Formats: sequence, C-alpha cells, structure tokens
Amino acid sequence: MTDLTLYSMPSSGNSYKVRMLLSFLGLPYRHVGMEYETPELAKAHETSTLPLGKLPTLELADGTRLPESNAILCYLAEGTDWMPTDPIQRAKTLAWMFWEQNQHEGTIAVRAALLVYESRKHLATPERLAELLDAGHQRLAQMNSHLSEHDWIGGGAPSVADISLYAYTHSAGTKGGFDLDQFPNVLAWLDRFAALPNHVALDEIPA
Ligand SMILES: N[C@@H](CCC(=O)N[C@@H](CS)C(=O)NCC(=O)O)C(=O)O
Repeated sequence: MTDLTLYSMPSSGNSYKVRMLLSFLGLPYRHVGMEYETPELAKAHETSTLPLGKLPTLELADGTRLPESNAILCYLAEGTDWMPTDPIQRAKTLAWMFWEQNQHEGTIAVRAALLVYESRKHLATPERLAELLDAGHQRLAQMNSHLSEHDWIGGGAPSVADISLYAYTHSAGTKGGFDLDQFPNVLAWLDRFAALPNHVALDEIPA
C-alpha cells in the first residue's frame, strides 16, 4: 500500500517530470494514467478530480490533491538534495522552473504536440510551425549558453530545475523537429541527466 497517487498523462512531459522525481527519490506510488480525449480523462473532469483541470495531479495520503508539475516537484523535493537550501541557489533554481513554464514549454512542447497529437494537427500550419521552430531554437540557445558554464541547470548539482527542463528537451528533436545538434552543451547535459541513477524513460510507466 502506498500513500501517494499520481494522476498522470503517460505521453506528457509535465507528468513525466513527477514520475522522474518519484523514481529518483525511490517513493512508491499508485499511478492513474489518463491520455488525451479518453473516457477516463472526461470522467476526471466531470468529477472535478483534478483541482486545476490538468495532469499531473499528486494526491497525498490525507486526500490533498496538488496540481502543477513544477509545484509538485517543489513539494516532493523539499528537504532532499533535489532542492537547494541556500536562498540564492533556490531562487536561481526556481527561476529556471518559471522560465520552463513561461518560455520553454510554450514553444518546445507546443510544437511537439502540434506534430504528435491527432487532435492538434489542424493547428500545425506551416507559419505556426516555423514560428515555433525559431522560438524553440532561441530557448535552446539560452540553455546551451548557460550550460557552457554549468554542468547542471541550477548550478553545481542536479536539482528540480534539471528535471523540469529535461522533460520536454529530451524529445525536442524526435517529437518537435528541433535541431539539437546545434546545441552541444544541451546534448551533453541530456546525456549526463540520463545517466543519473534511477532515471526513467518517458514510457516507463509503473504497473
Ligand atoms: N502548467 C501545467 C500544465 C498541465 C497541462 O497542461 N497538462 C495537460 C497535459 S500536458 C493536460 O492535463 N491536458 C488534459 C486536458 O486539458 O484535458 C503543469 O505544469 O502541470
């Protein structure tokens, strides 16, 4: 029996972030998977299972449900090596996580979603794809520049900021059509991250 239940979308990077940290921390959890446009997700909306109407949502032992991937990462990482205690380091780590949501996800994940999900394909006009390609490459260039001086996004050690940014960057080439070869520091960081003990792949879903 486990205290944690994760409502998550198997194909989504936001849900992947939480599955990744739960694995790094060795925390057992019950996984409730819901894909786009499935009866399970429709039911979750009808019954208001998801506080902000989105996945991932983490349910704690007392029934509290936490939404927002990066907020869940912060909750789980509290008191562990994944969240810096020094206020400046912590603020820098959080800054990258806010940037992930307001700059990175909206370009890199959105372009991949337009190409991958059937229901979004009608929105994938050549103009929109070109605009997102350019914007995504700019975001990757920012990461590449930062990673020329740091091994990890938050600085000297892996943190929740790395988990947050890894989720959609690792598949930016394969799903989003971005040219990662232009960004060698990003590629080296992806390899470093994937070599961490207990790293899980996107499709490694608990039974
Ligand atoms: N900012 C949120 C985004 C959550 C989000 O948009 N989740 C999508 C999957 S990536 C979802 O739940 N879609 C299902 C729906 O909207 O019905 C987070 O980081 O958790």
